[in-house]
Amino acid sequence: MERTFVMFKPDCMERGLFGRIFTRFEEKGLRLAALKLLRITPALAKQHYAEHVQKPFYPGLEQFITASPVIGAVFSGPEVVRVVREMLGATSGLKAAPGTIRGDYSSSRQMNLVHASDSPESAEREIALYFQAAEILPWDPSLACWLQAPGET
Ligand code: FUP
Repeated sequence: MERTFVMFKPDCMERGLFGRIFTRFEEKGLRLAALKLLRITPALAKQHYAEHVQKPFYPGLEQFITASPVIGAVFSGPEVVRVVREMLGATSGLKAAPGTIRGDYSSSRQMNLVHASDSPESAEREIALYFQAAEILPWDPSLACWLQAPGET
């Protein structure tokens, strides 16, 4: 089953929104496979945001993402990469549609609360950055038979 990496960013932690936002993913029926509280170092930030390191906004982004602890998670589910990105909404909270996580809780482009992988390939790269194989625990919740019909993966 497809996997995605989700990060609850410093603004999410500082504003006490982790529980509320995590609940949305739980209620959607995504399967939690890993969860970790950590502080991102500047070195890890440069790896995570490798495609942005040379951009003018990167220094501010690194300062933000290293400012407070974050929570990293791995969720699995059918088409989970796209599903989670759509739940987050557009990158900027000012542009994200109402009803999406950023649309409901963020008014910022940088402080947009949650990161999620943008492709299955990025997901595998990001999961490997944050988790060792032994920290990932795929399991089948008893309710799985009420979340998807047989054959829907
Ligand atoms: P996303 O894929 O939605 O996480 O967004 P991007 O990969 O385009 O950007 C990565 C992070 O950089 C976003 F969380 C927001 C931040 N960012 C800025 O802070 N300023 C910018 O001008 C663009 C992006």
